[in-house]
Amino acid sequence: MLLKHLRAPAVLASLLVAAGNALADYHFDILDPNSPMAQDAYDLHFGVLIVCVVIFFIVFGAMFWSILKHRRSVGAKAAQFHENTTIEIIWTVVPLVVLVAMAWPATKTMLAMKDASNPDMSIKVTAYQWRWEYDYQNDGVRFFSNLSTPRDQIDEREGPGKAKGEHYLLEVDRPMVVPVGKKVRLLITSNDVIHGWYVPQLGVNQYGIPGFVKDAWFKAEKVGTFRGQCSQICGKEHGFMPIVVEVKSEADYAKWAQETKAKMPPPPAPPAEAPQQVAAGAAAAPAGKVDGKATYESVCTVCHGAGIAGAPKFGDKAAWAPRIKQGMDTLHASALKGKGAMPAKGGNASLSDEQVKAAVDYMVGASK
Ligand code: HEC
Ligand SMILES: [Cu+2]
Repeated sequence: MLLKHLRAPAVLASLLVAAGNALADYHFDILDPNSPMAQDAYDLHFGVLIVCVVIFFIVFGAMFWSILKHRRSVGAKAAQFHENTTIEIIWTVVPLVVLVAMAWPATKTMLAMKDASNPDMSIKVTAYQWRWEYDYQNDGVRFFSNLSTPRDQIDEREGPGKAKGEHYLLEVDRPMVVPVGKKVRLLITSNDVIHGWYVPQLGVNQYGIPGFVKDAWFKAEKVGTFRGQCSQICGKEHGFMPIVVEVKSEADYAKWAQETKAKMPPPPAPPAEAPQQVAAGAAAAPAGKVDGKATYESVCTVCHGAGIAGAPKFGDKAAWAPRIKQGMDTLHASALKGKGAMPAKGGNASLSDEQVKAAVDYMVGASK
């Protein structure tokens, strides 16, 4: 008999233990901060939350206690009074003090977030529909960063949820690489619409606005990989322009910067010599122009070399055939003014029209 009575609690207890084990590695939290600003945001979040919870219990506690204590069935009589100056002062001053106590540290953090002065290095971040470009102001490194999740996973060809990578939609071909413990200033802008560079663990969420350069900064405290996304609804592939920041030790960063710089294509030929060279015969002899090749290799190959995001791949005859049918004038115009995901002049406004046209001729010549 006794056993029978004990059974239910025993089952309950063992269930609780099992649930406890299952929850042991279930960490209920916001992402681990990895920069002073992210740490401040984290502390503010929980600080303010605690204040709210305490107020909640005080207000609701007082309310329920009053309702219970002064109910009619125990013979309570309502006090009849209007205006009590003491209480009015108290309920004005106390919330005021609480609000100021919360606003003070929040304002301090906001001001610190906006103070990108005296950085150790600067990176210009340009947003495009739908990719990011990182231009290292101090190390002469510049590249595009594109989503690298395979199309099959995005389209769920194997059925929903199947065979997705661990970092589904949060992986890129070339991450931003930065050294640990250095103040990195970001100069954020956009080439088309408003985007947002958002990496929660670094405490940065900043608009990229065409025509404006906004700054933000972070100082990564730990080595590792940190992920984020564009935070503004910026078009149909808004969800397909993730951000990955790889934080390396200072030595590893220096090595990376050196290697990457060595692989950088040469800068575009100076415009002064370009026009004559091209005018001499770009239209007549499309393939093999020296100038077109150099421009292609320095600017256009980032997208066209690998056929990224719908760009017709260099040398891919099938991809180019329907485009070539439009005629060279149309292709020149598309390259100069942009078309779909293709930015005007390949996103490099410093190219002369002749250089761009020569690059088109070079690409078309090699892809016929
Ligand atoms: C940011 C990536 C990117 C860069 C850089 C880029 N392109 Fe493109 N390009 C594209 C995409 C995407 C398309 C396909 C656009 C479409 O059809 O909607 C394209 C299409 C084209 C076309 C075909 C246009 C048509 O009318 O069919 C030409 C020509 C071209 N690009 C030339 C160039 C040249 C020259 C450069 C270098 C100066 C360059 N591109 C740089 C992405 C790029
Ligand atoms: Cu965006």
